[in-house]
Amino acid sequence: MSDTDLRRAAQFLSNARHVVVVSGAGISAESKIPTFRDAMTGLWASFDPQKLATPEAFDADPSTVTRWYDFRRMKCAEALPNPGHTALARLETLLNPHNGSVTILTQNVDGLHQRAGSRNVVELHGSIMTWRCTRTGREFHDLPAPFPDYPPKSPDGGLLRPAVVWFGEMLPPAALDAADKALRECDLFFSIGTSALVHPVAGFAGIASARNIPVIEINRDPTPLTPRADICLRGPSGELLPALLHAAFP
Ligand code: BV8
Repeated sequence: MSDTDLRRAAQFLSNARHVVVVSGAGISAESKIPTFRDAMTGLWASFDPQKLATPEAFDADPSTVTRWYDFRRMKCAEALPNPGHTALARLETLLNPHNGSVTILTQNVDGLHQRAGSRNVVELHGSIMTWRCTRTGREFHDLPAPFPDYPPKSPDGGLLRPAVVWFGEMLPPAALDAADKALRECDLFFSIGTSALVHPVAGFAGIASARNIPVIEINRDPTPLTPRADICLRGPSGELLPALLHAAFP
């Protein structure tokens, strides 16, 4: 990544009023939460997350799936927002007084954007902190950590599953509506810490580009979005986002 790229991105950001950010697991990597596709370690080394994050896996082996999600829930609860999350929360405070906005469309389920202070966060793939009864659909938030046994039993008589969107499941309609509105109104689009592989979120950058909105990718590695982005800042978002805000709002 060149200084020129950072300066160009800062120029776009200083002129923007309605920013959309699509974030993925990479923005939480510096908070010590393993990304979705980084190699699984320890107890989970032999498992494929893409296979575990499905209704079929839960139906076949609810104990293993809920144990994995509870392990991740505990890691998320222990994690702290990093300077990348904090920079996005600060961007919101910089734009709001000028009738601007920052909408974070996150694929993450860890709640770290909200804990960093961002107020306009759309959880496209749900939250690992919320669990849902398989019999009644009622959602529960204040749950024992960790669960005493697996699969956890619901007070309503079913099992408890994480209130996340698994592969093959529809995204929450309200979240999709909020994303659609933000994508129609934005004048700058960021893709941060995501492999840009999972749909429909992977298609959001194309919606912005189709409106001739500048697309900026901030990611450690190249992705399928890289060749189509207007600017690519390659590296850790926990370092690049503070540097970008410093350059845009000296
Ligand atoms: C649906 C659950 C309708 C929660 C997840 C169109 C085309 C092709 C396929 C499809 C399509 N439409 C639908 C599909 C099927 C499927 C899909 O997209 N499959 C792909 C894989 C081919 N999509 C769905 O099923 C979606 N549902 O469309 O409903 C429907 C219904 C029925 C039938 C058809 C359609 C549901 C998708 C949601 C799945 N659930 N998670 C959980 O367990 O967490 S998705 C999973 O991947 C993650 O949770 C995350 O949300 C998502 C993306 O992962 P990333 O966040 O990008 O993480 P990843 O590890 O991949 O990448 C991290 C990146 O960060 C890396 O690039 C790395 O370089 C970078 N990085 C690392 N460290 C840093 C960093 N960057 C910066 N700084 C750092 N420090």
